[in-house]
Amino acid sequence: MAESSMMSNQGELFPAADDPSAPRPPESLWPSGFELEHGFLAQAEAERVMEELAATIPWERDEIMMYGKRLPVPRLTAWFGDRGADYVYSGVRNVPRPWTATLAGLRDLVAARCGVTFNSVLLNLYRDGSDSVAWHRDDEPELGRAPTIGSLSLGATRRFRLRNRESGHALGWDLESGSLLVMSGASQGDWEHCVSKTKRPVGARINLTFRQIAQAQRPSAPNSE
Ligand SMILES: O=C(O)CCC(=O)C(=O)O
Repeated sequence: MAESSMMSNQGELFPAADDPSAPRPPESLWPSGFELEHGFLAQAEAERVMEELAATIPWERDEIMMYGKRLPVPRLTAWFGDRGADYVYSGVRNVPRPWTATLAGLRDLVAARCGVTFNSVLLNLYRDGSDSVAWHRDDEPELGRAPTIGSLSLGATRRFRLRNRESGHALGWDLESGSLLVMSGASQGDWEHCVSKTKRPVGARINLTFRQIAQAQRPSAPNSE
């Protein structure tokens, strides 16, 4: 996610609790560039993968620069991918860990559904309602113009909010375990997205965003365990 976008929304680095009365339009009204597939993974499979990832991923607490200080982000993350698919975020170079068999399998499933290839995946773990991600766009130069991003949801249902950059029009959808949200086309150009904190009791939620990172210097090389 873009540091500039994070910095331009400093007041919302840790967004306010979500508003249950915010509009939840039917899926037929999702804006162009957003597509949701319920039950992309069967429930039993989604539960199994959630348990495995929660227990085995080496989760880290990233930091970003704000007001001249390094502050921890309010969630845990992990980055996996091909060798060389480095991701520079807030001045920090994230070097991907090698694909695990489970993540590589999910990558191939999601890539086949999206009709593109992915060389990396960012995992977010929202431990409870006090974890969140601020308003931002996934618009880093290394993602290219109009990237396709496959976002797989596991665990408790997560409120995913969108805000139009021009009109400020805001929308929200509940992403349940096993669903796949595909963001493409104008999704990152026209819209910002976030997951707010919530005071409602919620369990752990994991989100995997599969991405294709352009590698300036060296071609992608398989990076497997
Ligand atoms: O949990 C989500 O759906 C949001 C994740 C996200 O925005 C990101 O990883 O860039």
